[in-house]
Amino acid sequence: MSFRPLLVSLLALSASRLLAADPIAPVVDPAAAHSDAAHSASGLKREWIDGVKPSDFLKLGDGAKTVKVTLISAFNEVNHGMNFNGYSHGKALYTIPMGWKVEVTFINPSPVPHSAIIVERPLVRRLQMGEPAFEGGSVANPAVGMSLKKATFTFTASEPGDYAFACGFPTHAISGHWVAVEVSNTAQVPTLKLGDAEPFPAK
Ligand SMILES: [Cu+2]
Repeated sequence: MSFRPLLVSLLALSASRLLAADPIAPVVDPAAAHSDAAHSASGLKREWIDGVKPSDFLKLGDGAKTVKVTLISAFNEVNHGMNFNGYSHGKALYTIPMGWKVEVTFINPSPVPHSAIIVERPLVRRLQMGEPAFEGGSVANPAVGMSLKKATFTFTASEPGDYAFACGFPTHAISGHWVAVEVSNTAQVPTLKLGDAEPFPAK
């Protein structure tokens, strides 16, 4: 598939939406959006990142079969900031036992808009993410994104399969702004694998 004609038609579409005063965010070229001064370290809320440890990304929740996930976009410069916790393109993997409740805290310390939504993994190749795979599984208005904000959402991982925590801002997921999620009917405890490291369990 040729990508450029699709992008051009989408840009035309977003221009017509703007003319119609449609509130849907315009599609932008992520490379351009991430090369401007807005993404420089100056605008970043460093205090939301400093001191965060890998074990903060996955913790047992207070209730039974409940896990807390923290997703920090623009955690570092990896993939022009289009990462969660420093990982892009599915290079981190959350494994969630089926039936567990997942309490997600999404943090975007950057002035560049991002969001978080759980989707079936093949959807990360699309320009827009649509609806979450599980009821409640996204921040509000994931296609609009938010900057310099924190948000929470909760869903139950009710179906086994391959999913992703993706950024719902148009074109970000296809640019690699996603990490992998597996909902497993054999895992006993949630785990997180970061890059090539051994997975560690929620505590
Ligand atoms: Cu993003």
